[in-house]
Amino acid sequence: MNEHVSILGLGAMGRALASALLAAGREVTVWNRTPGKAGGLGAREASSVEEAIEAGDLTVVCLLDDASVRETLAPVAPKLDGATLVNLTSGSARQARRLAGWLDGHGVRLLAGGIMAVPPTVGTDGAFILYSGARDLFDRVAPVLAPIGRPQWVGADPGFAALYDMAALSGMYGMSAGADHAVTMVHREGGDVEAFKREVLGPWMEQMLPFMVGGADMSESVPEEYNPAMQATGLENMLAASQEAGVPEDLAGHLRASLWRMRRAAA
Ligand code: FVH
Repeated sequence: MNEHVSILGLGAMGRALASALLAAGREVTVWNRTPGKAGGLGAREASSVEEAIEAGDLTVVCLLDDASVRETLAPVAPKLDGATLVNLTSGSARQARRLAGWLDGHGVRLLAGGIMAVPPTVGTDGAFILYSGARDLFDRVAPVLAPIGRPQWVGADPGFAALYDMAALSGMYGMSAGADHAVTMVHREGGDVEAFKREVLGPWMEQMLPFMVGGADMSESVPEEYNPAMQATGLENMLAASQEAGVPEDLAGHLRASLWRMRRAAA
């Protein structure tokens, strides 16, 4: 599979994608808004977006967000007739549908994507990439991009890859919020956080994971073995213990506050 892949965006993820493709023998051209970030990769660095897109049989876009994708593509869009783009930038389903419609108006075929990996796991067995858009386009692109992660088509609607990506993130942040909240409770009450994580929280979450995923459904029906009265009381108990430890009971709010604290500290 000798297709030439161009990549727009050399953040942590763009660099990981480029490395995995290069390791698999693909020819890779890269472009980044701030030049000079291709050092050590072994890819050819293009000096403009247009030059990068022209160099590739297909172009992977992996930028910060939808606004940065629009900002990057808008000046060159009228010259992109016939190009194939794969957008692996995170965003919402609506943003993905609008982007596909806008690019279609310029004669560009877009496959929308969502990366189910973090930079160190790109190209490993567990990594997979969600794609949505025309099936024939997926069939063409999938073998070329397989080295970054197992390709998984989730439908013709260009919004679906983003929808599933964001919904999966909701599951991840939910677990992350719970874990962060749990550790804060133990810390506030003077417990041994490391031992708690190793001996209690990790094994407990692993044991519960299949039930959390399998039990998540939209119906109001109650499985036979499930005792909603006990579960409702159990949740109230946990919230009361959280208040007792002085930890806000809004799990997502607690995680949000700690992420923003970290972001300010890192700035
Ligand atoms: N890293 C991760 O763990 C996650 C895993 C799942 C998927 N996400 C999404 O991947 C997109 C890129 O993420 P990233 O980790 O590469 O992000 P950064 O390292 O922050 O790099 C951002 C790149 O975007 C460029 N950029 C930002 N704003 C603009 C703009 N207005 N115009 C053009 N380019 C822009 C930035 O360029 P520069 O700052 O170096 O000039 C970086 O190349 C993202 O959607 C994640 O949600 C990653």
